[in-house]
Amino acid sequence: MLLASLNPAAVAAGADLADAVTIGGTTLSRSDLVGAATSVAERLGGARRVAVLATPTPATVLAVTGCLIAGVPFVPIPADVGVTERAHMLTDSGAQAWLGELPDDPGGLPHIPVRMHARSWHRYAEPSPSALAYIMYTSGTTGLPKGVQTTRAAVAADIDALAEAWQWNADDTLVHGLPLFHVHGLVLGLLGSLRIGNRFVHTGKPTPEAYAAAGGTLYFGVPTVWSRVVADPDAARALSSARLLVSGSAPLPVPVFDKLTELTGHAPVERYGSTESLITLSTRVDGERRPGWVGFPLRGVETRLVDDAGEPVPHDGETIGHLHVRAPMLFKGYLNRPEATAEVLGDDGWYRTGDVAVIDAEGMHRIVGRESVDLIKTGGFRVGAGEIETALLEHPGVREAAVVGMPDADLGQRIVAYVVGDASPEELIDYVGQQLSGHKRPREVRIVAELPRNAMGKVLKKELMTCP
Ligand code: MLC
Ligand code: AMP
Repeated sequence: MLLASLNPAAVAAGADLADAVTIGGTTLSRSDLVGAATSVAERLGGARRVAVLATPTPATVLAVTGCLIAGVPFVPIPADVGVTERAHMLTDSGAQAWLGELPDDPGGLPHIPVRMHARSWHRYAEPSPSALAYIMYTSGTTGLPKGVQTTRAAVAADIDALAEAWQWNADDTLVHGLPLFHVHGLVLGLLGSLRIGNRFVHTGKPTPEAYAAAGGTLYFGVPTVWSRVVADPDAARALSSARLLVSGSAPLPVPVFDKLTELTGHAPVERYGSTESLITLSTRVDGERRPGWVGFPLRGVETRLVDDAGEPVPHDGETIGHLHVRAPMLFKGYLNRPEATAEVLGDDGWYRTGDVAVIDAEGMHRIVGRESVDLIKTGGFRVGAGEIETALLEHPGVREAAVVGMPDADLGQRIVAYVVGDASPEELIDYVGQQLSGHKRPREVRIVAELPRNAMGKVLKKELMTCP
């Protein structure tokens, strides 16, 4: 059973009174969750696919849980999604209704509300492990986001492998304040907790104070969260009573790793993965946690490192290669995009991650960076430069646009747009926010007379990235 802790028999046997999920100031017991989410499942009827506006609220938790009970794949939609991105996700996914929270503009889709106080004790047969759990949209270097199709078996395999590496268990209280429309917050944080049976606390905005006050044993954060925690030493020290601090979604800077270790007494565990592969590499509770390194393959995961010609590169801790992974937690391809799928997922099951890495003689992995400058990681969010450029070019005041990720001490990278045109930077930042999600807004727009281009007319992004 995917959500093993929601087994109705176990709930009936007395686990019902335990707090399961605290979110948006509300706590749901395991019995609340099973009863209300099963009632959601009943109201889903024969839906084939539904959209869930993934705000950090009890309604979202019940919507997602209800879908997993009923076996209806859901499409998590960013809480602050803009019009272009939303229209694409709804059309491409074929979602038939909004379940739970409703956006300002529902785009013509019907609404299935989540009733917090409804209860059903109907017992559903467990859907097939090979059935899709969800379709999650993620950015590529160009074009609109692609729908990553992930099975229930992949989710279960990933959570179980992480539980083994981190000794994650039902006595844990897992705390985070990350969005519920990505793998980190939703799949690991929420679904992980519902599988393992630990208490889950969502802090709202992941501030150092909120993390310090939450009293968790296991904390998840993106590097931006950890770098803000170490900038608040009192809050950081309050985490010394935790069991494990976990960082992922982007590289954890070594000085943040060191400072966190000094202030909390815990060397953070770092793990690596993606929307397509889920988490595949991690350091372990009972192993070395080396700053700047993301550890070993999780149970069931194979990795290989190849050069441009596809030949293996030595595992000497220095030679850089393209990282490929093969694992039971991999996705089943991009929805409606066979060519895009074939570019990254071979018939032999190997996924080309788009990351470059090194592996040392013991098998420890270090992620060196991305192959493409057009995939930006900002605050742990993956953003395609091409998607923002396309949005900008739709503004009447923009003639040319080039978007880059500039190094940023807080966000890892910050989105900077170079624009040839006559609109104001503020106007363009707002415009992108209306079309796409909030985290895709450029932090800065620089109006320039022309973009640097090579003889073929291609914009020289590396040159832009070195501009002060
Ligand atoms: C942001 N703001 C802007 C802006 N960008 N205002 C104008 N123009 C812009 N371009 C506003 C915000 O709305 C906010 O306002 C304020 O500025 C501060 O924004 P911020 O600096 O972005 O901080 P914050 O909102 O606190 O966000 C930081 C963060 C966030 C770390 C909380 O980036 C985050 O949640 N990241 C998690 C991403 C994640 O979960 N990734 C996982 C992907 S899965 P106001 O009014 O709201 O304060 C994956 C797989 C794996 O990668 O391996 O895990
Ligand atoms: P996403 O699809 O949003 O999950 O983004 C996946 C990408 O995030 C990966 O391909 C990496 O580039 C990056 N990433 C995730 N975890 C780490 C990590 N621990 N260190 C470095 N990069 C990471």
